[in-house]
Amino acid sequence: MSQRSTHFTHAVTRQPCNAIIDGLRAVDTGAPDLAAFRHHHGAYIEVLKSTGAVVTELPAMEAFPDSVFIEDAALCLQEAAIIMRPGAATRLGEAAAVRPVLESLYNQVFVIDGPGFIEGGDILVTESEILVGRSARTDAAGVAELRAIVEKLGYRLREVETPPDVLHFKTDCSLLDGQTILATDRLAATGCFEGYRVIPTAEGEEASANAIRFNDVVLFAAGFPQTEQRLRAEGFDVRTIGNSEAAKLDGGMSCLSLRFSPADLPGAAG
Ligand code: CIR
Repeated sequence: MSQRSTHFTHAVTRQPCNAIIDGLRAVDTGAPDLAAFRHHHGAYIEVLKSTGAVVTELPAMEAFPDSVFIEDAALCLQEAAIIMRPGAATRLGEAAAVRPVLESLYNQVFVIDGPGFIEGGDILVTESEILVGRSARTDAAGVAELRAIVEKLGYRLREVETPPDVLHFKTDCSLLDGQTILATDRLAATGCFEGYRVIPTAEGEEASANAIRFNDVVLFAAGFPQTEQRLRAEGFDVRTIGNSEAAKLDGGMSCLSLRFSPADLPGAAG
């Protein structure tokens, strides 16, 4: 059985910048501590590397306070990378910055040109489909432009709704294996995961829903013991990572990397 949605040879991350204190946030709970952020980020990268993946660590970009949340700038599939068009005005330039990096890792790179908007945090790729949640950052035109690209690549795209006041679709869910999703009750209640097995986050631990399955491990935000225990009881190899600083900017595990296994590396024979 394919594991293309959970197993990856590559990841790309971007170092947090000093300007991160100006990062976007729905509610101001104080400035993130850069030293602590760097510490958490380093631990995150170590876990990715421990699975054998090649991790490309990009330098900090001071012009873009939220650029550590690199997932929003691109969608990486096996056959191609697609450069997103972030709906947050201060983040638009992050997409152009990631393009040359992905062009060096993929033979095919597509670009969402607009006028619509779409961010990677609203996209959940499973074994059978690509789920895209419309949100304050991702609109119908952005989804339509992505749909045209991925359908040509042979993927099925299903448009769903992100609950109100939730930043991204994946703020509230993660893929744990080919048929299992960790999700908040408020998102699962929309019915978008019919046909999947859903493990609910524990009450009061909704902020733990944004995890990532990366090869044989699950990277999971520290501080959510009941949900963590649920995952361990299901046999997942859970690695907890400090997320207190990213959380001040509404970030979690998925936002901090692009994860992929390019089918044909540029320059590869054949
Ligand atoms: C933002 O509001 O865009 C950033 N402060 C957080 C982005 C988090 N990204 C994600 O969930 N994929």
